[in-house]
Amino acid sequence: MFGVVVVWAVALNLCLFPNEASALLRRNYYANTCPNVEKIVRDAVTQKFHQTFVTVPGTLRLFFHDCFVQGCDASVIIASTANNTAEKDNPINLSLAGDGFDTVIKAKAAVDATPGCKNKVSCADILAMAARDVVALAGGPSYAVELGRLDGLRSISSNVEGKLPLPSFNLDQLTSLFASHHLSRADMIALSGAHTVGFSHCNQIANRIYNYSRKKKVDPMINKTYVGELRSTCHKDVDPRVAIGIDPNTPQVFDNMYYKNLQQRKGLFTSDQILYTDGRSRLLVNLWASNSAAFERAFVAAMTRLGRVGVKSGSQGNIRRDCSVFN
Ligand code: HEM
Ligand SMILES: *[C@@H]1O[C@H](CO)[C@@H](O)[C@H](O)[C@H]1NC(C)=O
Ligand SMILES: *[C@@H]1O[C@H](CO)[C@@H](O)[C@H](O)[C@H]1NC(C)=O
Ligand SMILES: *[C@@H]1O[C@H](CO)[C@@H](O)[C@H](O)[C@H]1NC(C)=O
Ligand SMILES: CC(=O)N[C@H]1CO[C@H](CO)[C@@H](O)[C@@H]1O
Repeated sequence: MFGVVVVWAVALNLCLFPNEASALLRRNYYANTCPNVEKIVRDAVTQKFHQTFVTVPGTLRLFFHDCFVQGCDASVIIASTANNTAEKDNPINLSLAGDGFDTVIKAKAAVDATPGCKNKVSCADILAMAARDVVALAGGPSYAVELGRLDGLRSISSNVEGKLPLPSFNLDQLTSLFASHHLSRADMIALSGAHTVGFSHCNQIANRIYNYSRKKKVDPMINKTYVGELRSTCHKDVDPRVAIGIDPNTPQVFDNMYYKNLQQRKGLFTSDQILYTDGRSRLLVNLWASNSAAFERAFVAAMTRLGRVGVKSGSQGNIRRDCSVFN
């Protein structure tokens, strides 16, 4: 009988926590070592937010890229050195906004300036808290963040290959990439809602509006009016430095407008619009377009699961003194 219970408990544990280290995460991880850490980080992020809105999309996307490449371990923040090209300098990542990195560096400085907290809080946890805080600052939901991640010991540019979704992905490609991190299709659709804020460079979408295929210049999934708006910012001989807001309606609010845009065929990337075009994901798009509370609940749950991906513990990591340099 006891054996059965143990087996059942282990099986349940494996299924709730497919990644073992993520089972170690908990809400009040720093209660004894740095009890005010959440307020310290929030204040630093708020200060940065008042300087520039780019803090919001920059930090949110940084968290996503960190978690998908080698787990949520702040490896994305490591700077390249003479001997090592780090994750952040992989071409797919070059477009990460500097303000996201700066947010974490500033929050880390604020934590370390607090008596008792110096070198007690990981950069990975600071990034997880900051990602939560920017969503709330932009009008989105707030939530309790699980903490206890260690900072990773490696950051290698070539590790990025194949780990991040491309804007050209279809539903099956998106679903299987997220599934490889124990995230469901619903999680993927909810997390894509992060594209309610931020910018994209024109080169990411130029083919959709100028050179879609041999037969068609324009992607038939795009709203005709929207094509005109996109072309007025993203000219044909596209300057890769020019950027365009991903949500054309409320670019500075974390809301459910993303899903309403998809209903109007105003998703910027193929990977956005496909969520409405493909019947297997359209029901959730329609639900979250009409029910922002339901979207917020799904987003919070999905961010929490994203934050458990590839968490490091024990000898797999440490607490970095400087988030951009290994100890
Ligand atoms: C589902 C697959 C996804 C794809 C294919 C994708 C792709 C992209 C691309 C191509 C850009 C524009 C980059 C540029 O040119 O500057 C972008 C921006 C962005 N992405 Fe995603 N993304 C995905 C999911 C996510 C997720 C899960 C999050 C966060 C939870 C996220 C957050 C952001 C944010 C906030 C921006 C704006 C960045 C800025 O303004 O600096 N994305 N994404
Ligand atoms: C990088 O190279 C320098 C000089 O060649 C060397 O001193 C240093 O230990 C190397 N660092 C790593 C992490 O390999
Ligand atoms: C347009 O797309 C075709 C493939 O559909 C490609 O062969 C061609 O090089 C592209 N032209 C430009 C200017 O990007
Ligand atoms: C395209 O956008 C316009 C508003 O800009 C909207 O009225 C129209 O319904 C949209 N078309 C489609 C097919 O969704
Ligand atoms: C997804 C993404 O950002 N891809 C870009 C990576 O960088 C190269 C050029 O450096 C672009 O061609 C890709 O579109």
